[in-house]
Amino acid sequence: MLEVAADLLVHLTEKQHAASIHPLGPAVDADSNPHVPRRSPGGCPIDGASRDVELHTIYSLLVVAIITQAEVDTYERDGVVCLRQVIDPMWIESLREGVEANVASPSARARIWNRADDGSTTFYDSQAWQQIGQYRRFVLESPMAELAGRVMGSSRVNFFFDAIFVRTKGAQFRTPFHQDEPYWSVEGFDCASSWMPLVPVERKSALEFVRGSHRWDEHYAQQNFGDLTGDDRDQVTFVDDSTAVPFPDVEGERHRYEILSWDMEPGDVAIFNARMIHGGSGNLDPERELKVFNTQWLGDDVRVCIRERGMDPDHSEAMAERGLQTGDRVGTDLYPEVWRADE
Ligand SMILES: O=C(O)CCC(=O)C(=O)O
Repeated sequence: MLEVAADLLVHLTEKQHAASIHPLGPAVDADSNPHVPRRSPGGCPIDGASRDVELHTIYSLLVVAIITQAEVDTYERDGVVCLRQVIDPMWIESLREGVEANVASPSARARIWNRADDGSTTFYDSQAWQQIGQYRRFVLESPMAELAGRVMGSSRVNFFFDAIFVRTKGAQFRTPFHQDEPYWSVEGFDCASSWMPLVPVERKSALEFVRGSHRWDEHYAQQNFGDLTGDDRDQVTFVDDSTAVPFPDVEGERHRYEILSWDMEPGDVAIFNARMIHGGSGNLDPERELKVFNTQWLGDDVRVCIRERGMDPDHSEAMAERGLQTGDRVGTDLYPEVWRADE
């Protein structure tokens, strides 16, 4: 544990030095920046010696305090920012255990997106945080909510849902390019997703983002992801909408777009705006697998938006049960407020 803390301090010192000479701006001054929270992001979820608990808490505090203005600006401008080594290895280890339990016992929402002839599969589950303790603790107690809030510049953050993507060794399946917000039962600019690999991933196998597409005005027709499984329960039909234009062929015309992706290690997180065009991943070498734990976070301007059709995952029933209607601020036990900046 001490080794981990020492490594972190070296990493953060280097990062702070780089930020202070970064052309886009200096490191955030915790006393003057309104987005720097004044409270601890949460305790340690795993039983252990109090010294370890303190070190984990210090780790989280240091990481959150060192998010630079340049990183906030990058998210604002590009729609995505890759934060390096911001999640403690303890959380990664715990989530890996959670994924193992989840794959062994999937929720009713789980799907196999792809089953290739070579036997490789791409497993997906969502909203499993209610069954899997390791997911729940990460959602409620890790610094992730605070990181999302800080990067979005929101004053408070509610959790929306988790999504798990597990590709077995050599899986080639790539997620088609799409935007997230049009499928969701909420609407707002301040929706952020975190794509967090639990194993090392090469750039060619990581999620890809079309730079700046979160600010494009076009209203694109989205894909029915149910086509991928063929299963009746997965089908999503979009409302006939004459204002929707065909979705751009990013994969077929890659040269026309500025596509961002990174080699990533466990502990790195790509935080992206839910209006971003993104897709890819997969394309794995035969000995490589990929496990990703993804969380979605809702900031200041987000409101419930029950769409006529096309919601995936469809939260309309759960929202109705909790009395949430279009236009309401998201809340309740299912979408808890996890972080709030001090007034
Ligand atoms: O990892 C993937 O394959 C897809 C991820 C994705 O589309 C998302 O996180 O919204």
